[in-house]
Amino acid sequence: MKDGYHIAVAGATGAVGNEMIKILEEQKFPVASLKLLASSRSAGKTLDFRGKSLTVEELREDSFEGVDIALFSAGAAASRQFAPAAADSGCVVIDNSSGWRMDPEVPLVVPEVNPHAVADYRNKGIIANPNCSTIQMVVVLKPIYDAVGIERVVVSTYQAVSGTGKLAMQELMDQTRLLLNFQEVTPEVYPYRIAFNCFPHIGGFLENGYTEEEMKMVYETQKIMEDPDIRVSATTVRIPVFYGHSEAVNIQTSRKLSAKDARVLLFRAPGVKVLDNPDERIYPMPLEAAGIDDTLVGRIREDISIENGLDLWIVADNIRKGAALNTVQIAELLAKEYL
Ligand code: 25A
Ligand code: L14
Repeated sequence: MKDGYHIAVAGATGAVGNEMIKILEEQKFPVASLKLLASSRSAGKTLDFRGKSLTVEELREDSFEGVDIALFSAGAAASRQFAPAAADSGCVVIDNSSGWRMDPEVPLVVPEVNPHAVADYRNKGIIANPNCSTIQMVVVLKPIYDAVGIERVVVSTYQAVSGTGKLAMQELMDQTRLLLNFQEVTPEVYPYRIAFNCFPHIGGFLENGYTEEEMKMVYETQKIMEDPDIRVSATTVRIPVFYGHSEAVNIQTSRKLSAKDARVLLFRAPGVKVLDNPDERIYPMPLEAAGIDDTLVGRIREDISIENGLDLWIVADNIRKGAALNTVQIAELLAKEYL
């Protein structure tokens, strides 16, 4: 680990980019310099970092001279376009978009689950950060998988609007205010009204009837767990919550695991906090998960309908562990072990 790294954030003005800057500020990560990049729309804006005001520059292929690590969260199109040039300039890209996740040469990393995969940054100079819904699920599944094996996962998500970005958060706020004042609303970011509603539609619909978000959970889980045989079926749902995705997860394990033993395993799991005491009405909720680093799990119980089944309720801050925090944790691992 060096004393300081030259860092760039591409997509600095977005919901995730903002959080990356905040986390770099909070953590002890040694930042020698910080460069903020976004589209031409935001060039010239200023953002604060450690008491200094930094000017946002337009993201270009030649933006990365002298940069050691580039954190990207500018969407898949921008990542596909600019990450290779950034890597060619000699920096390592850690990309939060879906642009590179399924490239077999690009490692897809959750530090608590497959830290060793970081070494494959050497292939293309790019490391991918998984989808938010996948990250919080695999952090909890991993210790169970290692103990008793997992055959199949059935998951339903309840996803916050912050995942879509700042415009979606504004839309939920505006619609709520208008509706409470008996005024009409016109959906813009989402296909339907999101205030006081929910819809089972995140990402586009695919041939097989699933959505893109649902299939990301399938393919990314298999890649991160390094097990193409885990069967996963997902239903992803948008709900009118600002921060924090929730997931009802049903798993079928290879060998029997009691709820009590699962709780013990999860108590010891890195990055996981067990909140599971129904008698005291203790279970995870997005309100508690927002702004914290741990993935919360509760409602841990044995499935009464199958032999080796467990039900879990998993909640995490989608912008932190689901995106910005996981990206910075990958950067820390990379710096510590490889740069
Ligand atoms: O991988 P995918 O599926 O393509 O999608 C990934 C995107 O999903 C968001 C995140 O968007 C990411 O870009 N996301 C949320 N949670 C995520 C998660 N867990 C997640 N992605 C992965 N995992 P975001 O809103 O956080 O950030 C977008 C940033 O990218 C910048 N950007 C976009 N295109 C760019 C680009 N930068 C460089 N080159 C490009 N071609 C974008 O900057 C933002 O920083 P910006 O300058 O374009 O926008 C700044 C502000 O402008 C407003 N705005 C956005 N779109 C429009 C707009 N205003 C007018 N018209 C528009 N069309 C917004 O308020 C924005 O904040
Ligand atoms: O693939 O709209 O990382 O909540 C994460 C946020 C996809 C969209 C990804 C959302 C994106 C998702």
